[in-house]
Amino acid sequence: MRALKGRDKRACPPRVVPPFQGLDFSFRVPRLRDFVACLGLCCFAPLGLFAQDKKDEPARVIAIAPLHLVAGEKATFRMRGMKLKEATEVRATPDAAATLKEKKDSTVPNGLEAGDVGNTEVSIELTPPAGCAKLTLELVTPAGTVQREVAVFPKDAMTAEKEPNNGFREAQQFNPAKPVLAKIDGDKDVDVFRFDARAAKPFTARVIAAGAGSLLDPFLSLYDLTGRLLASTDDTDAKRDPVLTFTPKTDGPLCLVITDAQDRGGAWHDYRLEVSQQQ
Ligand SMILES: [Ca+2]
Ligand SMILES: [Ca+2]
Repeated sequence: MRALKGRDKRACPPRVVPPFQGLDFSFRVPRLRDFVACLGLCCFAPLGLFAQDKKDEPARVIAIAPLHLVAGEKATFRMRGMKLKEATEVRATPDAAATLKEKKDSTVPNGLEAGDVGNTEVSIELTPPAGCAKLTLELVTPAGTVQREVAVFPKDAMTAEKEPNNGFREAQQFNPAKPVLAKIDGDKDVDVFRFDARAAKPFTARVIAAGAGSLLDPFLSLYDLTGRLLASTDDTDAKRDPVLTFTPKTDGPLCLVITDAQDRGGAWHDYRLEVSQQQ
């Protein structure tokens, strides 16, 4: 700051100007007009720009359902987002005979923003070919082409969720070798899964949801059969999908409980539960 003052003083020596001398009054009107124009520009231009931004906003996929497909099985796959209702074509790689079946507005749940959960959706009928582990879907719309990947599993490699599974008495038994495909299918839904843990053998449980295109914000808890909480986690590595590692002291069944961190649920709240155990 000091150096700048010194430089200013050297470059611009002070001038003494008598009152009103050299003041050009004809210049005052244009300046006032400029001021009004500038004020108008500041007030209204942003609105125009905002409208332009909205109009030019590209199509966007925010959520998909289901999160997983089964190889060789015909399925209805849905995408939810912004400006999807005008879609004209869908392509799948590898080829899965994908066809657009429905395009419509989608209800935005109370308290949520369309920009966060989407307000349009499409339904696509397809059959992932045998042997493929991942399908890439491209949706062509007037507002751009959007792309989404979805995991594909071999038949019988996964455990399908069975409701009711809302408490320890109704816990669904599963084999960690077959990850669970499930859904928090309504507000305040709770899913409880039970598996056999082994003493001194650490295991890692993870929920794959938001990172794969679900609207679920999963919360994962671990309990013993007496209902004692052993561990819980909401987000991991600044991401919504939780990962939990635990080393049991004794052999025996444990329960993994999945809920939504905001107690929300619905048709766009799929997840996959995976448990890897040390051998
Ligand atoms: Ca449930
Ligand atoms: Ca979470």
